[in-house]
Amino acid sequence: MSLILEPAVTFINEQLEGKSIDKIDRKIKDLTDIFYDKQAHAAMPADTIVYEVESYFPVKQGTEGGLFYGITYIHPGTVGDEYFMTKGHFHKIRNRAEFYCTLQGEGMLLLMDEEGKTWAEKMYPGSVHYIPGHIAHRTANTGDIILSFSAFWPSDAGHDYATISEHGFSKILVKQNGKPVLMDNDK
Ligand code: PAN
Ligand code: ZN
Repeated sequence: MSLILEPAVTFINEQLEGKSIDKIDRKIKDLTDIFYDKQAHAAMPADTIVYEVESYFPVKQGTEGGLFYGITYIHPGTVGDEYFMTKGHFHKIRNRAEFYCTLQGEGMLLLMDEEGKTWAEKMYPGSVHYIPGHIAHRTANTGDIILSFSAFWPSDAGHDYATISEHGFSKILVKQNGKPVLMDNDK
């Protein structure tokens, strides 16, 4: 066996580097469906970055039996009184699960089952979250610095964004008196 001294991918200075790393960002203009306050959304600079994702895809998307690794960085901020958050999704293959591990900052992991019941788990450095299959997931930054977390999911899971962009989660996370509160989504 040869001795491998350089890993294919490193995570140094809060950055994933190496082969097969994919980097994306989601700006205000890419997130037209998710925030409830459409007026506040329209008034914000379109190029404001809400979150970034760096992912390591060691195998092809859709490969059964493989794993993907990604780090999400959600910037601090709100649209109206709703915290900056990810689009959120079910996995396309519904029974595929996922782990999230918080690296820095504070936030909430919103979870929703297929009957539309929503709940949330607090995220803080060191918190580990198991997201079972059949559960939609979205993260929101409730702090003043970047919220970052690593994620591990099956390479055939896929992402179903359409269901969430059409119906949303049944609850929204808003800032009230400086604190996160989960409220019913009137839509
Ligand atoms: C994560 C998410 C990431 C961004 O890696 O993809 O946090 O959120 P959206 O995909 O909802 O925009 C994950 O859950 N992968 O399956
Ligand atoms: Zn996922």
